[in-house]
Amino acid sequence: MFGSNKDTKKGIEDTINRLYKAFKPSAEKYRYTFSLPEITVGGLPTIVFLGNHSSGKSTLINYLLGGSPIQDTGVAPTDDGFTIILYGEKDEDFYGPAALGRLPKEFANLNKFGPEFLQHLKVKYRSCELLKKINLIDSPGMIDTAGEASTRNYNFSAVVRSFVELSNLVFFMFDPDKPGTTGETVKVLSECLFGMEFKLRVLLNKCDTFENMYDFARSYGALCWNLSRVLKSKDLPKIYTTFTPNDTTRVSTQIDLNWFEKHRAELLNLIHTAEDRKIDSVIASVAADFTQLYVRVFVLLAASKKLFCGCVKGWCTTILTAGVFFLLEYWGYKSLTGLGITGPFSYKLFLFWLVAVLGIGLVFFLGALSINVFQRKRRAKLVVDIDKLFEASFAESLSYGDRGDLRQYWSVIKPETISIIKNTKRLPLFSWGLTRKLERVIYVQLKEVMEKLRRRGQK
Ligand SMILES: Nc1nc2c(ncn2[C@@H]2O[C@H](COP(=O)(O)OP(=O)(O)OP(=O)(O)O)[C@@H](O)[C@H]2O)c(=O)[nH]1
Ligand SMILES: [Mg+2]
Repeated sequence: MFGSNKDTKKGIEDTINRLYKAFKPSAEKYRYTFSLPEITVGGLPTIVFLGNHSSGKSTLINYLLGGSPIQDTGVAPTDDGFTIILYGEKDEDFYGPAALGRLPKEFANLNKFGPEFLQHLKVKYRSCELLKKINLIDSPGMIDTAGEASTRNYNFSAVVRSFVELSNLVFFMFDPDKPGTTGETVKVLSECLFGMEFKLRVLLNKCDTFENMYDFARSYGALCWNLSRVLKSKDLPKIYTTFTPNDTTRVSTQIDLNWFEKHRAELLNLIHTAEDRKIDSVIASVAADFTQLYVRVFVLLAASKKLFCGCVKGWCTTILTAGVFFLLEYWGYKSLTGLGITGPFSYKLFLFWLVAVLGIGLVFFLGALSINVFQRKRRAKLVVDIDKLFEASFAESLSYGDRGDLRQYWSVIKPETISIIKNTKRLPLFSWGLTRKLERVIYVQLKEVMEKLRRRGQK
């Protein structure tokens, strides 16, 4: 199917874009918006820098880009938004909605985070050599208390998740002062990286500030301890202990820096070879996208079945009541008049039919009214018990314990799913084989693509 390396990429791009196109109508039916409606495997790889405030993200980016002060740095929280740094012959900066218009098409979905987020988005074009090979994303420093974290006026976790999906490498930076992973950092580590852990590289930065080895060991230990509490993976990710050198680093340091420099060299190598990981990360993002649609379909089908059963029960009761009413009326009419309803026309027969039609009409009217009220109550209850519905829909997969990630995918799509259940009058009732087709994409087709790449050693 694939020839050269370039053909491989093109082949994968075409295959995946075809899948997106094929599933678009189904996604629309379930009101799901694909995060990557179109992939460009051939585009530049992207690296996102996340971490506590003042952990040295912007300083490292400036260093990578040749030392020019592209990003502001400082001890207090400096960046309050995301900056996407791309290659451009001319140095140019764009802010807000204008910035979005200047981005490659794979970033188009950032639009969905609303105007509040766009106020915190910058795009910078710079003519640095490295940017010809990769795009860099600087992020606002995470604040270590949940209280302050909540002051952001856009959905920070969702935005971070989106950048993680868009990126090929995620550098999560800590500094010796704050190796603790609390507040916003915990939230991001535990909520935004699921399924993408393989992109994560943890950096314990500013290692030049340690006074001695004991100091270093304490910070390193604290970081490992905190990471182990929040990361879902069984193994601890590799921690790069590094620092960004400046003119005075060697003069003021009190600890041997050689090992840290070795780690920095490894990091640089990782950055320069980010291109090789692009396909991996694109496929992981595509799998995440399809899994979210899969979960959405399952939960909405379960919800619509419950609503449908409620509706059927309501109408059965109404029809039964109307039948009983008719029989009772007929029994009364017959015992009073001794006449049958098929006899010659009489005013008694006319009265009988008039009462029957009015009575049955009233029963249906009251039935429809109460069905409406009960359905509304049922919808409200579904929303309250939505997690139970999800757990019941995936009981088998979750009980094996190997699909814990489904819960995290669910947490991403839950708010939108709730609003769909609340506001959509008619939810789709039958999947018409959609769940099976999605399973095939997630568990067979995407795995086959990965397997092919692995065999060819072209990842
Ligand atoms: N000693 C030392 N200082 C560093 C290092 N990296 C950054 N700094 C300093 O740490 C401070 C914070 O650096 P920034 O690059 O602004 O940190 P940031 O993570 O971008 O911070 P926010 O934008 O607030 O999230 C600055 O004063 C830098 O000079 C390092 O490796 N060693
Ligand atoms: Mg910064």
